[in-house]
Amino acid sequence: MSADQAAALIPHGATIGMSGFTGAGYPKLVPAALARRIEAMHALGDNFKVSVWTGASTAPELDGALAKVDGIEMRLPYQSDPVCREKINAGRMEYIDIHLSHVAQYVWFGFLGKLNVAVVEVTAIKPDGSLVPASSIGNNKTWLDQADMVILEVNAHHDLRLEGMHDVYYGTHVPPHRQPIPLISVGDRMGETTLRCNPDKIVAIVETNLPDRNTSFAPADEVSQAIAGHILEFLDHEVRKGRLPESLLPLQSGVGNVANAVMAGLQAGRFEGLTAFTEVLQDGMLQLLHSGKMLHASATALSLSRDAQAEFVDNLEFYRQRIVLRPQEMSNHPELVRRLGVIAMNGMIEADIYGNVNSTHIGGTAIMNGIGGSGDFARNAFLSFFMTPSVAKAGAISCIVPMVNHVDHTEHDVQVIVTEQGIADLRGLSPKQRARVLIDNCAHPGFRPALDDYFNRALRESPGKHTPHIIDEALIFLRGRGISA
Ligand code: 0RQ
Repeated sequence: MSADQAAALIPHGATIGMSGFTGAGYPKLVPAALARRIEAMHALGDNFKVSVWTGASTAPELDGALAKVDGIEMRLPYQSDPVCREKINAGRMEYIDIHLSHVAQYVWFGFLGKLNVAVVEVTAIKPDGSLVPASSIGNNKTWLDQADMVILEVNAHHDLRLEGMHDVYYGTHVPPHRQPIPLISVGDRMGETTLRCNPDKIVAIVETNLPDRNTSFAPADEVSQAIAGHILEFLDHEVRKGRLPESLLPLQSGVGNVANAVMAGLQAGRFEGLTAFTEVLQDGMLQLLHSGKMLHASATALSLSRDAQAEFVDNLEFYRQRIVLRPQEMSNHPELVRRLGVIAMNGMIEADIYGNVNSTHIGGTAIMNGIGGSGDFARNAFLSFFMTPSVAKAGAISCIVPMVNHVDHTEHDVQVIVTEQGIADLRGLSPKQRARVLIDNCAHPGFRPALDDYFNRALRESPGKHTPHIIDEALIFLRGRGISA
C-alpha cells in the first residue's frame, strides 16, 4: 500500500519502533507520511503524538520530519538531528538517552512499556516470510518481535546481494536463562542471515527505492590529523611495550572526521591484520578492508558516504566475506567488548582535569546528541580513548575544564584523553596526578595558565585533598563557560 495508507494505521499515542542506525536502514517514506498526518490532525485541534524508538540516529526524513510537526512525545535512545535537538532543548519533546546495548534488553524486561508498532526497512521479503535486513540491523529484531503490528518498507535501492552479510543471533534473552554468547572472534557467525517476523502481524508493506543519507566527510583538517597522529603513536608505543599485539586488538571507532582521520592514519601506517568490533562502519574502515590491512569487521550499521557506498556495491562479494552486521545488543555487548579486548575511540565535548568526560551536554543543560555506544565500549574496552579538539567555538571555550557540568563517563571509566595538543595517559594515576598530565599535555596553551592557577589554588584551599576543588569557583567557571585565555 502507499506510505500514506500505512501511516493512517498508526494510532494516536502509539509507541513505534523504527529501524535506522546512524543514517542507515531507516524507513524512507512512512515517517514523512505520518508527519503529514500529524500536521493535519494538529490543524483540526487533535494533539496527535507518537513515541519513537530507533537503533540510533536516523535522517531528516524521519527524526527531522516528525520533530518539525511536534509529533514526537518521547524519543529514545540516540539522536543527532538539529530539529529534534532544538525541540528537546526547548522542552517540547521528551528524550531518554540510553546506552545502545541496553535498549533491546530494557524492552524485553518490560522496563520501557509496550511497543505497539514496528516500522522497519528491509532489503527483501523471502518466500518463507523471513526478512533480509538492509544497511543496518540496530534494534529491528526486537521491534519485529515485540510490536503488535508491523509495517515493512521494502527498499529496492538496497542490493539483494546484502543477503548473507547479516548475523541475527536469537539467543536466550532474559535472566536467569541466559547462555554465554558463542562469539570467539569478530568475524564469527552464530545466528541467522535473516530476521524472523510473524506474518500475521504485518499490516502494511510499502515499496520504496531511495538511498540512505550517505553523508560525506570533510577531508581531515590539521586538528583531526594531529589527534589521529597522537593515537597512532600511542598504539605503536603500547605494541613496543608488549601490551598490545602487532595486529592490535579489535577497533571500535565513533563517527565523524577524527575517527576517519585515525582510520586514514592506520591505512598509511605499519599495522597489518587489523580487525574491528564496532557499531558503525564508516569510509575509513571500508578502505582498510579494501587494502587488506583489516581482515574482518563486525558492526550493526554501514554508514558510508556516497562514493564509498558505490565502491561497496561494486565489490559487494569481497566485502560480504569480511563484514558481519549484527543486532546492536550484540555489536555493543559489554561482555563481548570486554572479552575481545576492544580498543575504543570516541569523541567527547569536554573532560575535566580529573578525567570525568562529558559527551552529551552543552552548558550542563542542553543535549547535543546522546551517549550512543560510547559507554558500552569505553567502560569495557581493553584500551579506551576519548578525543576532542582542545578548544571549541573558534578558541573561545576550553574543552579541558576544572569540573565538567555533566558526566557521561566517570573518572573510573576513562583511560586516555587526546587533543591535538597531546595525549594524557591516565592509567594508574591518582586524581591529582591525572590533573597534572591533562593540563600539561591536552589543554590549549592559551588556557593552561588559568587551569594551572585553578589547580594550584585548589591544592592549597580545598578542604579535601583527594580531588581538590574550589567548588564555588568551579561553578562560576561553569556558568561563564570557560576561562578566558
Ligand atoms: O557545534 O556544530 O554548532 O559548531 O559541539 O563538535 O567538534 O564538531 O565534534 O562532530 O566529533 O562531535 C561529542 C558531540 C563530538 C560526538 C560529540 C560543539 C562544537 C560543535 C560538535 P557546532 P565537533 P564531533 C559512536 C559513539 C557521543 C556519542 C558517541 C558525540 C558540536 O562525538 O555525539 O560517542 N558523541 N557515540 O562547537 C561547547 C564545548 C564543545 C562544544 C564541542 N566544550 N563547549 N560546545 N562543541 N565541544 C556513534 C554512536 O553511538 C551512534
